[in-house]
This record gives sequence, structure tokens and C-alpha cells, in this order.
Amino acid sequence: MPFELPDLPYAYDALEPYISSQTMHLHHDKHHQAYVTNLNNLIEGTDLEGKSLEDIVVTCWQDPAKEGIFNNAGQHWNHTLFWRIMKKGGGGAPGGELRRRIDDAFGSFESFKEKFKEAAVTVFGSGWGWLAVDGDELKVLKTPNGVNPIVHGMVPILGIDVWEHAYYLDYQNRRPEYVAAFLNHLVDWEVVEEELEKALA
Ligand code: MN3
Repeated sequence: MPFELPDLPYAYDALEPYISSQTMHLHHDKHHQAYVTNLNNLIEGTDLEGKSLEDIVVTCWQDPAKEGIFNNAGQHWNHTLFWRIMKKGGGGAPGGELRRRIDDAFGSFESFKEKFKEAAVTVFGSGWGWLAVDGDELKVLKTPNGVNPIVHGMVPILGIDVWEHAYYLDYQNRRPEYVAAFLNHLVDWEVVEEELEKALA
């Protein structure tokens, strides 16, 4: 069964005015679709066919012969999480266990936001900013290109795409504004909390 592009869990214009329908169409229908198509073509007929996406990412990490597979598999994983952890009318602050763990790890939700913003804004070139579970702890980190924290043994529960294709039409070079809009208006903290529960299970 080849990998498939997941549908967005909301309409293409649901995240306006923070992310335009035009960006969502290009980003989901063209960029994410291309990662899925390339991944399927690259693994067809190899021993990776039929393996889970996580297995493929971890197996191909730092294997120069499998760099193309790694990049496309990582990006398929990353975008699949990215669509799910946003919603119309998102933002605000998390509650429950997630909030307790954020306060424990970063001192406060405000300092978590500062740390996450700094990580995402300072990715040099293309990459991702993350909140991830590392053992029993929450960590903020950034990764280049399509690298996913699972290669470092962590489980990401929130991620922001800071490749220019994610924000250039809407924000041009103003990446900090895009990251702030993501945190303040788009993050679906309920889904992030579900991801935390899965990661700790
Ligand atoms: Mn992208």
C-alpha cells in the first residue's frame, strides 16, 4: 500500500488571514504531494516498501545512498503532523498535563513561546521548529531541511514548517511574524495534548 497524501482536516481558507488559501493549496497539494509521490517512487520494489514511515525515516538517516528517501519520508511525516496541529481559531494556551509539563520544562508558557519562536526564527535556510518529548521531558529544538526529531530518539508533538514555501506568499521575508501568528492564532493545543499522551503511553 503506497503512502497517501492526507486530506487537510479543515477547508483551504480556514487559516486565513494568517495562512492564505493560496499558500495552503500550493503547500499541501503541490509540495506535500510531491514528497509523497517521490517517496513512493523511490521505495517501490525495494526492501523499504511496506515499512512504516517512522521505520523508513530512522533506517535512512545518515545513509548517503538513501538521502533522497530520507528527505521525502521526513517531509511526509513532518507535514502530516503540521496540518493536524493547526485549526481555525487556534492559539491561546494549553491546559492539563501539557501545560504542567510546559511550565516544568520552561518555567512558564510565555518562556516556552519565546524559546520556540527563537528556535523557529533562527533556523538557517529551510527547516523546522519543534516541541518534542525526550524521554520524560519536553524540549524545544530546530532541525534543518526534512530532519525529524525521531532520528534523535524524540517524539515531536508540535512542529512549524519554516521553509520559505510555508510563508513567503503571506509574509515575504518576515518569518518572525509568521511564527508569532502560528503560536497566537493557529496551534490546536488539544491535538498537541493528544500527541503528548500518545508519546508518553
Ligand atoms: Mn513545507
